[in-house]
Amino acid sequence: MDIHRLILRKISLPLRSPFVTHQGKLHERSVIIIEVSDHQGLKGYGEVSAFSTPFYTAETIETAWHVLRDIILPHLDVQHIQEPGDFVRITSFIQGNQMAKAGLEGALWDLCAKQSNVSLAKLIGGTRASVKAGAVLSLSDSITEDINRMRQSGYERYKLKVEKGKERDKIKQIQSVEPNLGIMIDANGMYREEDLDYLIALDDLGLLMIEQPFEPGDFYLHKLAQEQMNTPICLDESITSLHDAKQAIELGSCQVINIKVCRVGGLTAALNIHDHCQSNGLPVWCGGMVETGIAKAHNLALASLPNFTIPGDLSSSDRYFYRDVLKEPIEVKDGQISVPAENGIGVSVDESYLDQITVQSYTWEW
Ligand code: OSB
Ligand code: MG
Repeated sequence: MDIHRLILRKISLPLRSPFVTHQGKLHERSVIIIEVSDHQGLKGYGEVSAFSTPFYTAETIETAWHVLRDIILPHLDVQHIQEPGDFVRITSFIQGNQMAKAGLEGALWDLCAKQSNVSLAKLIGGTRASVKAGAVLSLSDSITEDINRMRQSGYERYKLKVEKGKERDKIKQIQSVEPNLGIMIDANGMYREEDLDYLIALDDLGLLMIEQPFEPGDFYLHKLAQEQMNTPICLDESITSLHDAKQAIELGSCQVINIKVCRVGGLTAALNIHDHCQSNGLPVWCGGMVETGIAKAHNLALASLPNFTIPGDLSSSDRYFYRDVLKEPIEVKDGQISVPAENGIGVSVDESYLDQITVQSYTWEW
């Protein structure tokens, strides 16, 4: 691949309303945007979706910045990158740090697709022209007003962040008004071993699935719960690699996997997990990270693959932000989002707005 320059940008976007979970509150969204350009001036974009604090995974924006600037960039010999998969091999000496790696690999995938004159979706074998949208309601959202508003755009699936002990009331409240809505909950690992029977008793609610009930490393507890429940368990934080996915499936720890490119270390790993789940009869869906349109565009390409049969955390730009970093925001129409068909991630980045919201930048040239 022709690779000439790389720019890291820390940006910060205000949120329309705080994103609240049992783990804390997010008032603004800071991420790292990575731009890789070639000698022709083609530009590929990736996003490092780590948070400012390590509540979701161990990485933060600062750790990712350090790993990218001080470890990956000085080590990266671009002569040895013929395709994005080569980057995965070259950086395999670095343990963990999936989000830092995924952001840079994402920028390479976008650039690679642009250099090959195809959309990223097409390059990776996507088969859908549009994907089903899904809404996430944090603890600060009103389940009546917000669901009502989102129903106008046709969102099909509603994922609720919940507090222990209050799940049943919240779900019953929605079901009493909207009996046919597809509802699931995301526990972000809040249940403990002693909550096993309590969790199993939630089976009668008829949820689409329960996401990440127990802590990430515990494949055994998830297996114990799954074998006693009809409600599918979906793993999020637990799956950081293809190996994790293989173990979870072998043990029977889940029936569904949420794939996030950032959590598994990049698109190459995400594709491998997708394929492995498909061969083993497990459906997958695309997770979200309250991301900008750059990560959303990557997600849309991924979600266009055949085994993404369940609506993911795929929402419009205006779900969380007043203004996205794209010239044309991502929109949900009749419950669907179009998969961009232009080259690469297929969206135009609003570079002057990006400059305005950049709080720190770093440039590297080869
Ligand atoms: O667990 O899926 C999660 C947001 C931040 C951190 C973790 C998670 C989430 C979401 C997705 O639930 C929100 C979205 O992008 O719509
Ligand atoms: Mg989750």
